[in-house]
Amino acid sequence: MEELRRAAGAFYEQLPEKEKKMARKAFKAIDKNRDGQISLREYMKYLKKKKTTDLTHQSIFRALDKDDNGSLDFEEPFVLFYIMESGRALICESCKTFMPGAYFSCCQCFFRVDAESTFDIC
Ligand SMILES: [Ca+2]
Ligand SMILES: [Ca+2]
Repeated sequence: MEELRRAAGAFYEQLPEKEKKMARKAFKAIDKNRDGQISLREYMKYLKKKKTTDLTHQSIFRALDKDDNGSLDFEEPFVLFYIMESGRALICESCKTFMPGAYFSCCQCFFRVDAESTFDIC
C-alpha cells in the first residue's frame, strides 16, 4: 500500500494547479460535515452518489486509512482519486480484498481500458 500511496502522491504533485484545486474541492464535497475528515459514512455516500459502487468495499477505505483512525484526512484520499482516475478498483473477485500491489503493472497497459485483466492474484 505504501508504494501506491507514494505513486498517488507523485501523481498529485505533478497535477496542474487547476486540478489540484479540483481534488481539494472533491475532498470538501465528500466531507459533508466539514470536520476536515472523511468518515466511512461520508465515503460511502459519495461513492454511491457517483455510482462507483465497485469502490465502496470497506477494504479500500481501510487501505486508504493510513493511520487507522477510522477516517481519512486530507492526504489519504489522494490514493482514492488516483484509483478513480485510473478507472478501476482492483479487488479480488473472490475474497474482495483490495490489491494495491496490482497497480504496479505497466502503466500503458493499465490505462488501456480494453486491456485484459490479469489482476486475479490477491
Ligand atoms: Ca467529515
Ligand atoms: Ca486516517
